[in-house]
Amino acid sequence: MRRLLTTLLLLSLLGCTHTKEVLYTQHATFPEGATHEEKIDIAARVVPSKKQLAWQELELTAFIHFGINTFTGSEWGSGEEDPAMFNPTALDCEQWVLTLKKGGFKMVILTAKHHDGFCLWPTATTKHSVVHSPWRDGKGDVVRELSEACRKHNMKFGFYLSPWDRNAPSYGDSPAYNALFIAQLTELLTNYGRVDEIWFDGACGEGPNGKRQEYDWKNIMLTVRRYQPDAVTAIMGDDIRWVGNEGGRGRETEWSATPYTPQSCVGGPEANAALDLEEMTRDLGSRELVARSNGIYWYPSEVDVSIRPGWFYHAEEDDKVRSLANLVDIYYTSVGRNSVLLLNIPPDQRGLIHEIDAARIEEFGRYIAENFTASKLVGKVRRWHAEAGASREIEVAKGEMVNTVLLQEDIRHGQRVERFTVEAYVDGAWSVVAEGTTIGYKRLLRFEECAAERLRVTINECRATANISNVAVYCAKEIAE
Ligand code: FUL
Repeated sequence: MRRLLTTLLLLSLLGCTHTKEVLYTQHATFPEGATHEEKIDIAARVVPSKKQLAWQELELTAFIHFGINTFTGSEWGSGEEDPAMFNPTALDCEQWVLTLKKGGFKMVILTAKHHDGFCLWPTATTKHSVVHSPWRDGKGDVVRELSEACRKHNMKFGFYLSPWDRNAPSYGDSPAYNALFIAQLTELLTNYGRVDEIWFDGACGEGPNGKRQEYDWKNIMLTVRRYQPDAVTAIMGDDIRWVGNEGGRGRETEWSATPYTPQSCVGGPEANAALDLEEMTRDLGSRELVARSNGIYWYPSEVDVSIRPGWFYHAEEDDKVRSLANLVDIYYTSVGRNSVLLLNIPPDQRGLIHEIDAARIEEFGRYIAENFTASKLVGKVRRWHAEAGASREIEVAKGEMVNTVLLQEDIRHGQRVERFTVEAYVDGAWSVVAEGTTIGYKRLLRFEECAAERLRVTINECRATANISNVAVYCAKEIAE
């Protein structure tokens, strides 16, 4: 009997120490009267949904801006273009997908409709589409060709559908245009198999009647969830946040757990105005901001940037394709700053990714694979539950030079690190080589190349116990311009 009681007591004690942590998927509202500490504790326990996590792990995604602008030289078409102008001579979506695969990209997002309203698929909703172009005798469908090429080559597929439409006569007549927009969305969501990301741009203008269009976000989101529940929605969508610039830069302090409310949520614009928050706001997650707010969203950032000055292809920009060094810098400031990179590579008038861009993308893919795959640490840090102030020392393989450190948090348990330091032991002395604030899914920091024998990582400050899932160190090659 005594033995049984002792066993029961032991089991209950063990049970206490293993109580499951309370986590909040994608959103948590603070209870009335929550203290600052309670708010921070909840903020540390907001976690991504399954599809947000899968999206974050893609790291590299590609944008394809292609449409009537490709043939007019414009960036924002007026909507008055003649569909007959759309006539790619050698369109080949497999060439796009195979090129992007060489670059390491895991998803392609196509501008199915840009602001000019021209539809790249044979929609029943308007005459302003590929049906009235000479391309493939009006029987072509770019969305079909790309989605099939993606399926064939194991690439994820998404589309950009511009809410702003400068061609639709009903634009500005809110209910009528919303019905048209939802009909277009439904066609794209139901006729092309699995869709992984849907990109709703934030641009909004006046219609021909001089009225500003009010989008029906509630029904737009319901439509997506009804037909493609596993797709993430970006920008005006509520799964993925625009980083706030088009220059390839995530914040040095980039919180995925943020008081910023997606604009399409009911009350979102008002909640953000009350906190004085916009997508461009520098601080989207500090303790001070969390203390002033009413709740937290898991709303991670996506860095969209073009490989050329424009979003669409213009032959006169052929000599302005970003250099490898510049693309690698962008990799550090996007993927390396807790964001997903969405790099735009616009096909030309043939309907092909231009040779210059294709060569650059391949070089980029090779550089990333060669420089950020094999860590020079002896052993691995897989699970480190770090309290504030905790340090770990890790040995570097003998004789190796190093210049880049990688840190990752297991975001399935939330984003928690607020400050960290990395030191290197060289010639008998420790010195700080990198320090920062947030880590999140992934953080990469460069430092001056050195022959470190060991590294010491310290988690100086965190919200609840930090869950470090990876530490690695590399020697990224210098790139000759
Ligand atoms: C912007 C658009 O206005 C640009 O043309 C481009 O599509 C970019 C990705 O989003 O808001």
